[in-house]
Amino acid sequence: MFSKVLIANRGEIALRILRACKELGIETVAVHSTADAHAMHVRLADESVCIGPPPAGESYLNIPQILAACEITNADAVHPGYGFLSENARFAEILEAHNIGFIGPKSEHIRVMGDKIQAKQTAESLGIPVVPGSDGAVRSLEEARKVAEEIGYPVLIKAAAGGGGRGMKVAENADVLATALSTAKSEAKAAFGDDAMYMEKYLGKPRHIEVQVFGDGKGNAIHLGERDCSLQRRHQKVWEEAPSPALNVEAREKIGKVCADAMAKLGYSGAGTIEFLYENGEFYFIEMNTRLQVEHPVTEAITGIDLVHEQLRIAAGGELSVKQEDIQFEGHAIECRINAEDPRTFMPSPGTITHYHTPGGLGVRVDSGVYQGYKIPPYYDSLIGKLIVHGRSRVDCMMRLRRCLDEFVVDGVNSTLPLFRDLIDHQDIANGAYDIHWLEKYLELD
Ligand code: MV4
Repeated sequence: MFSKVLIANRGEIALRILRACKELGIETVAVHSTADAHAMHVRLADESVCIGPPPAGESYLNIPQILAACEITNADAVHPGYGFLSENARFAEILEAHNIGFIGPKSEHIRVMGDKIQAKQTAESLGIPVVPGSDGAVRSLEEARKVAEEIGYPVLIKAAAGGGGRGMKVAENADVLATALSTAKSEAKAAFGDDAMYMEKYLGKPRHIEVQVFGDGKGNAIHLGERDCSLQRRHQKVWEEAPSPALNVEAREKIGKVCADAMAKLGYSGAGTIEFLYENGEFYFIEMNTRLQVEHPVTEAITGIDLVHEQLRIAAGGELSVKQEDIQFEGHAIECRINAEDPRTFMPSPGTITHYHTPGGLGVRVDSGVYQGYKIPPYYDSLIGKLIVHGRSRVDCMMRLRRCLDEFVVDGVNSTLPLFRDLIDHQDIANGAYDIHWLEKYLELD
């Protein structure tokens, strides 16, 4: 096992990783920007290193500074968390070249999944179902027309370098295809410096369901079930739950096995998430994330498996601690992302938290990096914390969540808590009857 891990992140995820390291007897190094000198991850780590000024580009994304911090603290591995350098293949390679462990997948797999065309081709070759569409890139309008005629309108034009919703354009019919393609191309060129595009059948009312996988890098892999992340606004997830209200045991086992077998074949190492659109009982691969995700705690709640422990074991050359047949899914878990934002407009609301009280009790977890008196800086994402509630059934989970939302106090800044207090009483939410557009439609209604 590693003896000292540097955590190249901040906020709640830095604390989450720190806790796992402490439990495994691993020493921890926090890095921070000057804006985060008073952050909780700095206080709780064994050592800390200031790596630069507030802008992430000069601190949390600053590879030379992070390498220097590894060197002066003698850290033998880096955990990147999510965001920042977590899906930067070059960073993983640089660490390897310096004989420092990267707590994540092989750099080749990060790179392949970062290119959405290659990711889709790889997924398809591994037996994962994909959305009907172009075979690789579309190189001309003529080619785009041919593909669209084959798969039928509406079609969606996507950027190879995109992901997370950026660089996409819907074409409802043949008349608007040329405009959609050229707009999408120039937006992609401006945003990513890469205008390679591909095309898919546009799915109108899908759910967003993702499968958690783990590989040991030696040809063994497992799945830990799915999460339903359909409740989102502008590609920011708001509420995630496991299991998905839309799946039964057979559907879960079937897609889970497809994903685990694919990862075994690939020789994938560490944690991964395979994202699908789910419509009319069918799964369609869209992307794969090669990192630990924000919403991983709902999977931990229903499986009892600590995903960061697993990541650390595997990155250190160990084996998965569980076999597929030993994994059982128990009850239901929901995560609410409590952001420092207006609960209707989602305008960021940085500032000082004057009062802070978190709920507790059986089946309740709050992952947060803040405390009463903490000043949320304006430079980073606006996540205050995540409320994760577990119950024996979805109904029990919802009742417990309602109670927790009543207990939770965040004063001094706007928070999204009032949104969740509204959502929990909505009939569609109670029924699990929502798709990826539900929340945006709901928010438009007033
Ligand atoms: C789609 C789609 C409909 N049809 N692909 C958006 C982000 C990127 N990960 C893929 N996305 C979508 N791809 C086809 N063929 C609709 C979306 C989409 C979406 C997907 C997941 C979660 C939220 C979303 C919100 C809008 C659009």
